[in-house]
Amino acid sequence: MSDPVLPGFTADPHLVVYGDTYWLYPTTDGFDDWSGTRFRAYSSTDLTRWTDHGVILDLATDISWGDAYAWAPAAIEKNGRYYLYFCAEKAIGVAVADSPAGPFRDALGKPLIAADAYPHQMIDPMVLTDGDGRSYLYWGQGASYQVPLHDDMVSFDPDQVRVYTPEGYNEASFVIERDGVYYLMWSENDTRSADYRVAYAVSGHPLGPWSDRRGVILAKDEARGILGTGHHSVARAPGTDDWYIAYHRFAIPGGDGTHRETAIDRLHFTDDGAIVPVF
Ligand code: FUB
Repeated sequence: MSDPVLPGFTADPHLVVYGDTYWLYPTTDGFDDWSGTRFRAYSSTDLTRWTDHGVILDLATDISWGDAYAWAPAAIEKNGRYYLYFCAEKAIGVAVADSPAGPFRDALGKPLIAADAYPHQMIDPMVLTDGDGRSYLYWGQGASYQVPLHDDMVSFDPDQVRVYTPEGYNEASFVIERDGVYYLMWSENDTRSADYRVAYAVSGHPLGPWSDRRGVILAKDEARGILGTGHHSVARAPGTDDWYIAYHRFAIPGGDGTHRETAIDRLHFTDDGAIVPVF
């Protein structure tokens, strides 16, 4: 699992399981200022051999309100439809398809969250569907915004938006539930820094209140040339308590904050439910 799992430069990988198949939705990387326009999707049944399903959404041709800065997609299925939350021009949109491989089409024709909707940057969406079927949207650079989504998956009540800014928070909120504990994880430092890393807090509810920061779970390993590890996602293997973390790092060799690659590792928990650091 130490090699990059996808070809070329990719970042912000969102790992999700549909049935017995894993899907990865990354940012297409390798552009100055992260100015790419296209999202691709990849699928696998073993987390090592990935099938490239091609471009599933291209801001330049498919989105009327944002042409570039295609960042940080997040995928989820609900009621047989597949939703892709994505960044464009530092706003957040949502697209929908009948298949995980798309083609995705803009669900709203406008941003779900406009660039100036709240303080800080409106980027890095993530959606959790809880055991009771309710879905929650998380996003934000500079602060972690959190809100229940309406059942249509493309709207929410602005009065319900909560803001959480733990010590060290920069971006890329990601939430999982295990044994009744909700784990909110986020990335710290700048994605151009070798010290980009992931930390976490816990709660008994998907919207908190959250604990204090519990510590770092993913960080650089300079001795092995692994730098800039962050903007991760976590998925559980179907029918097991085996968990996997997908994340990006500076490409090896010679990468940097705009030339990143996707890796996957096992994620382990201690008997008392703490996350064991991946280094
Ligand atoms: O890939 C573009 C941006 O870099 C993402 O939105 C951030 O989370 C950082 O990884």
